[in-house]
Amino acid sequence: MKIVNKFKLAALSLTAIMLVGVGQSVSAHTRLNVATQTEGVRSINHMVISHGCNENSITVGTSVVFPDGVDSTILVNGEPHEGTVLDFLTNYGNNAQLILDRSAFDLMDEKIVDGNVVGYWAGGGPGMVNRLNATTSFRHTAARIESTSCASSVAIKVSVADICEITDTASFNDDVVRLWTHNDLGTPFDRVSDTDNGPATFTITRDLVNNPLSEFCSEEGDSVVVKPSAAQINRDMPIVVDGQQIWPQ
Ligand SMILES: [Cu+2]
Repeated sequence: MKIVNKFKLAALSLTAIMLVGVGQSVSAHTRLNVATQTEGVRSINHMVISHGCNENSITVGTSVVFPDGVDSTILVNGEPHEGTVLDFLTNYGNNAQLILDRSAFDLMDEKIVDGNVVGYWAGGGPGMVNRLNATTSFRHTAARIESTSCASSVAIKVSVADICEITDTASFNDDVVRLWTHNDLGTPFDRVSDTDNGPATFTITRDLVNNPLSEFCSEEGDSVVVKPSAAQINRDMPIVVDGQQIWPQ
């Protein structure tokens, strides 16, 4: 093969690789690097921001909320559950610690309510250009599934807002903020979407060897989902620094 043809071939395959890359970034949202974890394992996880708001955007901050388990909605096999998250997880409530990391954002802190970390935010500094990825990282405690329950998995719905421009909620659109939130809570932070595909899900699976399902449970066990309340999202999604709300505004 002539050397010039080799170059053409190389250029072609490079184009193909780049097209694949573009396809991936369109479908990838802000998600946890490790989305599923067996109970009893403590680990460091990363929330991966895989794109900004548009081609020219700089993501200047991010706000993350975990369901607090106080007034959260609990679904068991899709049906509302009367009790609390503690019926299924033995130690839920203060399960994450933000890890200091200034690679993308200079400022960051946990959101603490009644002594529990219910979320965190990061912002300021260089931010993230659209073509790159940025992560915020946190350590989570070893979750334990309540042995008397029939839960085989518990999915925690984590809400995220990736901010490209600081605006008030009335000015929210895809060019200023990307909302990885529920679409049906009725808050100003709701994702505009036909399906409830916004939140990043962290699923804790039962250790069936050390914590087997009782004979009274169905063979596959129950799938539990934990969603935040609208009141919690309204309270915990804003970024407040030294008593002053800096986003939205
Ligand atoms: Cu996306």
